[in-house]
Amino acid sequence: LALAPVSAPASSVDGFVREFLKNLNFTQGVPLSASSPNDRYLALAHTVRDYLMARWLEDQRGQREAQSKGVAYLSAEYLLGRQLDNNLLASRLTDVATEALAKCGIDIDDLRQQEVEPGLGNGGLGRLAACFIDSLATMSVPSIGYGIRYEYGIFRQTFVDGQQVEQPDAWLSLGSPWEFPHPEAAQTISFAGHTETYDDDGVERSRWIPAWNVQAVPYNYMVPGYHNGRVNTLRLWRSVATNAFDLRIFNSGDYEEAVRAQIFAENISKVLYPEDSTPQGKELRLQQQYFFVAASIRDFLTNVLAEDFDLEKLPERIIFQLNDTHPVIAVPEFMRVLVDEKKMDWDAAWAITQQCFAYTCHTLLPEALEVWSVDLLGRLLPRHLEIIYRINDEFLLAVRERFGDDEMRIRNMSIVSDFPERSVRMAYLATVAGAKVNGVAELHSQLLRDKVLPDFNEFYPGKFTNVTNGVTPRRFIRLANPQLADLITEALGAGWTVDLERLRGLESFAEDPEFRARFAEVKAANKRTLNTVLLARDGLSVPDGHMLDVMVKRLHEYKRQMLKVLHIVTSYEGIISGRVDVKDVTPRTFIFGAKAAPGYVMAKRIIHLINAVGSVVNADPRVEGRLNVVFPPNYNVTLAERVIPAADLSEQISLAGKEASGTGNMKFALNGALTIGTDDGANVEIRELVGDDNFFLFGMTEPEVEALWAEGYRPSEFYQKDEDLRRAIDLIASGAFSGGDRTTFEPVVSNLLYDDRFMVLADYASYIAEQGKVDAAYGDQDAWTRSAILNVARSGYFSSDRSMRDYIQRIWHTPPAY
Ligand code: 26W
Repeated sequence: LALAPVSAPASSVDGFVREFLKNLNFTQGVPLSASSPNDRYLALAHTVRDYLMARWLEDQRGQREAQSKGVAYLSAEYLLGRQLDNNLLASRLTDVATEALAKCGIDIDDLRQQEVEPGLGNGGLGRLAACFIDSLATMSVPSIGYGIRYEYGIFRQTFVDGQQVEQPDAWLSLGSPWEFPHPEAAQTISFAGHTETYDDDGVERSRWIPAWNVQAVPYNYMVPGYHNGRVNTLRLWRSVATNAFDLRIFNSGDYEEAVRAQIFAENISKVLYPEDSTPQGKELRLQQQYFFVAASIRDFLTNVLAEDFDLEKLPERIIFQLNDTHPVIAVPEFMRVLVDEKKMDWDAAWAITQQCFAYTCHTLLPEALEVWSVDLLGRLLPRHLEIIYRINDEFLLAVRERFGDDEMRIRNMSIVSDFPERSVRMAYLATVAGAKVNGVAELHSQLLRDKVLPDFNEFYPGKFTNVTNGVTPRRFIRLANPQLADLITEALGAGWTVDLERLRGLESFAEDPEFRARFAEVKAANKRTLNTVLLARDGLSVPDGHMLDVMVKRLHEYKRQMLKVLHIVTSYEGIISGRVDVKDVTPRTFIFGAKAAPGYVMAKRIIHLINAVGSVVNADPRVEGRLNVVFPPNYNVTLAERVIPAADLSEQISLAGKEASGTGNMKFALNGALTIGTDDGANVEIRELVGDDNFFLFGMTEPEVEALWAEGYRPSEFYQKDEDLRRAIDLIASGAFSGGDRTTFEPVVSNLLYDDRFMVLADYASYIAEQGKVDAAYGDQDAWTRSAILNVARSGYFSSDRSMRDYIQRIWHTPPAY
């Protein structure tokens, strides 16, 4: 019996009722009559788990036995969103579960609301990782996701007097039904200490004598494929103390010291760093990074490969995909294991390493490229620093051979930089070690090659490539927009969910008035749903008949929420000055969602300003309710799933050349919002696909941005020249949104006038003019709906399934299915 595979419970309504009640009684330990909503949610989650279990066990065995090449996705972040609905959808259990619970007198929707989403990521990069593992499972690609099980995910945002206040996100506190801890499979991960050389039978070798260690405990999560019976694994590591009660310390009577050691160890996986794009160089962050990649590599070598595996063949079995620079310390760790532990010759180990890693860059901001000081690396990972030095020495030797003693070039390409302090450039290390380096949209990859790493591109022809990001249609259409999904299925049949290019078939429906009417009705229904959700969640409302103009993303100056604010203030100023008749204003609700990094002062000021503008504009009777600013706190995946399907207008207004890709932009287009956007990131590809007529383009292009910088950018000149701009900025400066106080937003204003690194003022006129075209276009609702349908029909390219196919073809070369 122990050897027999488990089998799934019966997929009938009665079968589900039985399993649910069993879990309520035996897992939660309560009868139905005395159960709390949380008990019921947990019992439901356990029931869904039980249905997936047989497949999961089978797939783990299958992947191990197939011995085919697989992908290990290494990511410090996974922004998963709620699991219940996704897992019901994947396993075709939604209807059965709904009926079964109804039989027990329970509305399944009430239980959905119980789930606290695991917010183990900051923004785009973390959500992308979650979309990718969904697609890998759906496409049966042999793969595993590795990351960190943070006890506290991204902070919960609240507003106090319009200002952001951060609260800890205790997402585990009510239970965590989706995870499977395996303390017995813990690994020891070491830190600090020193290195030494020793004589190993006539061969001089190095070894690392660490000073302290922690245990890495794996927590496994199911990643079910959509309707294909596959269940992949996401393995997140938690740190715990090696010996909760170190006997030596205990015997010496220092109980407190023993407890302190435990707390110290548990710190490593305690909290997600909420910085998005500005690395702080904190020691704990480097500990986190090393902790999870060292555990993951060891896990792969010991638990996936056979004991007698010939390590020379590693490139035939594994590719580690590095999600940005956060996991790049895996490279010297892999070398250390091969050379020091497996006693492989350096050159052979390096040749293998260069085939087993690939690197994805997610940024263009120079300040976002991670750099670790040599001082810190030497203290925390002394052997790894030695290995990095040797990699760099040999790399620079090869550069000299190729380009001669061009010292300037050598200094520019060195992995170890000397300025402003001696430090290791992780992006360079990843580029040297990686078989491939990719950007995340066409424009981004091109700028990466030509502007950020041009010397490397010259040195390694063919190493640089592009894979344009994508999003999963399961979560972002099927779950988020069920009515649209049904309408599409009615028109095209069911296959589109796993073959998103089929959405093309909707093009002809865009010409059908009846289809347009039904599409418009879905949008209207989604707006009503959003209104209900926001009312219950935050007491906010979205008036009927308004255009929904949405900007949701991390708060960052380069994304230019300020440009949006200036647009709102301009519209408002026009009304209150009497220059614009309020009756001529298109009713619009502006929805914002944005968290600022807790230490990012300017970003927090902008949040404050948005809330301040909202309070004044929303309350001013002269506006007659035609402008409405709504800023629900704590934007997260769960809220995104409500906001995006209701949106009419998607704001993608970063300064050209700054947004690597964007993925929200894709979700909006797929849900029938029209984009107003710059020529940046994946906007470029969206516009190419949906067509100029169905996209509102404005602003400078990247070369124009470069040219303006070169000639000398003086934002105050734009302020002087443009009357509307001057009025808007003056209104903010006058204290109109701060109870007459001119100091509150003075730093925001002077930043715009005298610095404006992201050229908000330079793009203002073009943005306002394009918003005028938006208003005009919205006036013809039927034409707008036609454009919206064409956006959906032509955005199938942005499925993360397509991204996975591109990774497989251009980078991984893994078999398409197992
Ligand atoms: C603290 C260091 C740090 C540095 C960079 C933390 C996080 C980052 C990320 C690279 C920020 C990020 O999420 N980048 C976004 O990645 C998305 C997925 O590729 C892109 O769509 C976004 O354009 C990019 O900003």
